[in-house]
Amino acid sequence: MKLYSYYRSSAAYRARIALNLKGLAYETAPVHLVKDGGHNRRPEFRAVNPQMRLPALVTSGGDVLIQSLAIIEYLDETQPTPPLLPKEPIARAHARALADIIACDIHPMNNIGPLRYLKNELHQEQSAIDAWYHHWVIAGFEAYEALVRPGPYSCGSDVTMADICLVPQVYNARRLKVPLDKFPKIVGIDAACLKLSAFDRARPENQPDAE
Ligand SMILES: N[C@@H](CCC(=O)N[C@@H](CS)C(=O)NCC(=O)O)C(=O)O
Repeated sequence: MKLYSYYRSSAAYRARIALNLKGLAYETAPVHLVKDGGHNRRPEFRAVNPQMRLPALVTSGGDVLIQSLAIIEYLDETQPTPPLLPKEPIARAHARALADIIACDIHPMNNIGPLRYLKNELHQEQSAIDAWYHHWVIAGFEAYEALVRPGPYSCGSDVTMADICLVPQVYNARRLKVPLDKFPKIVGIDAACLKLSAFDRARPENQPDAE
């Protein structure tokens, strides 16, 4: 399989964790999201993913999958062990809800494309953009912190899709200097996850395109 990725992309980071948890080998195809206004906007990547976003996964059968949650669910369906969602329906819905807080409610507000739009098209000051970023991470993390179950992971004793979404968001929050002292459960879950090799190998600094 081939994963179009950028070391700092949190959505690609999710896909990397899921591939590692499933024990699936893949080749990394780096796409620089910053240089020259973003290599993701080049025609050759647009031909892979018309949405021009990362990640994109080329399966062993040659299909191109996009959207990290769809990729993670595909991996879970085709390679059921270890499961990335609990079996019991209420617990499954809870894990998906936590993942959605990150992937649907926090991440879209602070993704590189929308932040660039605030700066370049709406001419916002960097300080206003930083305040926007911090606001949405903190609002989402407050909800997440209140909803997690006793650990070590977000939904208890097993890693789920929620953790796969949380760890990259915490990396991003730290990089953008969001204070995390109000979120001891989140910080603890992040530390527990990063002790696992699948998470550690997926870290931005461990990627072939890391700078
Ligand atoms: N909902 C998508 C988000 C994908 C996404 O926005 N990825 C970012 C990197 S984390 C990206 O490629 N951004 C490029 C841009 O916004 O132009 C997913 O979960 O895969």
